[in-house]
Amino acid sequence: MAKPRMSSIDGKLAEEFAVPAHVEEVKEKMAAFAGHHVTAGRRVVLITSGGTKVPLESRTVRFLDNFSSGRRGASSAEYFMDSGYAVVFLHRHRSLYPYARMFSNINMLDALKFSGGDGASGNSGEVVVNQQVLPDIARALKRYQEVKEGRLLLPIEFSTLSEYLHLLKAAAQALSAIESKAMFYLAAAVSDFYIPASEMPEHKIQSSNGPLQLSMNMVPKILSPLVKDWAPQAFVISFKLETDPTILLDKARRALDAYRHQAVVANVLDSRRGYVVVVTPETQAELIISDEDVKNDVEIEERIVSNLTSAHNKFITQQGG
Ligand code: 9Z3
Repeated sequence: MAKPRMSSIDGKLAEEFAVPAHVEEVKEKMAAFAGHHVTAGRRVVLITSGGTKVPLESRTVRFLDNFSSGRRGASSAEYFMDSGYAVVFLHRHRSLYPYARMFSNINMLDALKFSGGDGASGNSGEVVVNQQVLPDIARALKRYQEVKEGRLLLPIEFSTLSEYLHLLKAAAQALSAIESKAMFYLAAAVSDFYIPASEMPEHKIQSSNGPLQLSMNMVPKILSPLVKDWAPQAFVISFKLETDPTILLDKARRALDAYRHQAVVANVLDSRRGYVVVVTPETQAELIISDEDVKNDVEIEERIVSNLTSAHNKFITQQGG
């Protein structure tokens, strides 16, 4: 068997980013999950979701974070499962989660009502759900249970940038066996900057030393080995986020040119819930959510997923899969 190619990024990952202890175990789980679902006739999507934490000290008191809520990843996971995909959900610890995301702003104690008994053991009374406080809970719970029974969702958590990088590499290698039936949907907002372990102070940075100046390294462009070495037959989608709309499409095209993957979903921070452009080497599709759509609870992720699952179908056919 040919040995997998080793890129310079592999070396950097091993040297400068702490390897999570459970990475091999998670990799085996992901490979078994992908194999099982492809045998059952499904496709598998790996979704990354949420922001990353970049520590400033090795015994971490402080870290650099970003805005991402994980809503894009969590809602997309639901639409992928509705479209017949099994989902590996590589998400930031405590970011939004499929189905539960709809209730994330609700205090659970306001949604439950206690009646009878005094709450003491042996006389614990009854707890009833107030469905007015949790609109749509019955539908969400039913779908969540179906998904659980069908084992369609494999949740994997990360917190730090190092965990994200190593787990994404493991996922790519695990899913490479299912070739073109794997999709990578890289919606996580990943830090571009980090402090290498060798340059990080061990203990809490002291404010008594005066103002803090940080110098950070560039995070390796992980998309490059993912597309070239780790999962070369997969269907790969990256996301491009900007705050300046005038540079967005140019940046998306440059990413496609550089990494040679299948599509970039381009979005601007403030309008990301209502407008994205799906850019491929040959096409450019604007997806828009109108006021009417908002009234009808239509979400942009439904359109993104519909666009990409069709493109994935064509891709699989072209690859002879
Ligand atoms: C995205 O652009 C996602 O759409 C969002 C979703 C993070 C904006 P939320 O989690 O937001 O629903 O609150 N993700 C990718 C962002 C990113 O960091 N991309 C990198 C870049 O633009 C390259 S992969 O340079």
